[in-house]
Amino acid sequence: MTIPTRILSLAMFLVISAAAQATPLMEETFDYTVGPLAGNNGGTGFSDAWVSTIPSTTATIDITSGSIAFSDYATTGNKVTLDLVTEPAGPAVAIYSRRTVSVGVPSGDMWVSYLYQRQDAAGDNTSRTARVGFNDGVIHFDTAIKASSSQGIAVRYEGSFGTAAADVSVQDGSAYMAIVKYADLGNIGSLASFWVFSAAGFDSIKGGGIDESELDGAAVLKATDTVSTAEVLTAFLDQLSLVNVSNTYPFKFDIDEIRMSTTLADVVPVAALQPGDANGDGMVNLSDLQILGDNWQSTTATWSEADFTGDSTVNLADLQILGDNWGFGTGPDVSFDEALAQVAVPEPAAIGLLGIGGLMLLHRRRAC
Ligand SMILES: [Ca+2]
Ligand SMILES: [Ca+2]
Ligand SMILES: [Ca+2]
Repeated sequence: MTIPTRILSLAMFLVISAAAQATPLMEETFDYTVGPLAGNNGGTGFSDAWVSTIPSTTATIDITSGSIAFSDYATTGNKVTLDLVTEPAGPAVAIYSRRTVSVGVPSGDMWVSYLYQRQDAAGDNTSRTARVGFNDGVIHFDTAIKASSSQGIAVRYEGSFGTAAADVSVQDGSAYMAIVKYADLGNIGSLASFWVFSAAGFDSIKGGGIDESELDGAAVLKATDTVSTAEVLTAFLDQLSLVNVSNTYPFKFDIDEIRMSTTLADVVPVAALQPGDANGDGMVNLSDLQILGDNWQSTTATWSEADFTGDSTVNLADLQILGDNWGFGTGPDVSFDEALAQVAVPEPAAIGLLGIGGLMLLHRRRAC
């Protein structure tokens, strides 16, 4: 059997293509000095500075030190913390910050991403809601982490919030990534999808770039809503707003790395992984081969399950890529043929598929 160079070339092309990124239309990384958020005017896609509305003597909306840490997701500068410190029980209080978005409603789809992390002691989540959305006074594109009267998340695509997904609390103090797709803008009946990811879920799909088809399986929660009451008008994308609304206290959370654009790759930029590096640790070694062996001939695999070609299948083409990159990062701890002998891959049937010629060729390449 000869090396499937045609397949290998295609695989390399796909990996490189998936990692390609463009600049998002709107980006706010909170690369500001620690202190009040209001008055800061950086980022991309805005026409004025942040303005805060804080009808409380104790609440704060401040830039705080460091970005939200979320696996190895690339971050810049600091983050913003919305802190409803201590208030008497009573009607809900909202604190919020807004700034004008200077880019119009994109045609087609609009994608949004941001990082979220609750900071005060978790526990009771009653009536504590964090919201990130776009509005022109009335919010039309909106996301809520912990929707009213239930844990979880909800998304609003014009009109009111759709049904919340609520079987997992994302206010447990861990960092989460929110990804939203407002599909097919300008048409009644269009769908908004809102996914929230843990770092582990993100890690499971980030390799080689994230494909939309991978989102459902990796998210800890997903909520949806449809446009039902009005078309999406240009004026609806006017201001980016961050809201902390609660009638129980304290409630303190961080928001960071907000992006809006027309593609998923624009709003969730991920560094390309080395081909063959299934577990994303920067090395191609026995651990990756073990993962490949564990998932051999799977037809539903992601990058983290050793599908390096993006066809969801773990087969000879993926083994070839792993072999070609063997030892990347630290140099080979064992030779590739020793590794093949240690790991239960390929199974006897797979060795037959690989063929003695192919196996010898892989070994010879590694021996160089
Ligand atoms: Ca940041
Ligand atoms: Ca690895
Ligand atoms: Ca594959």
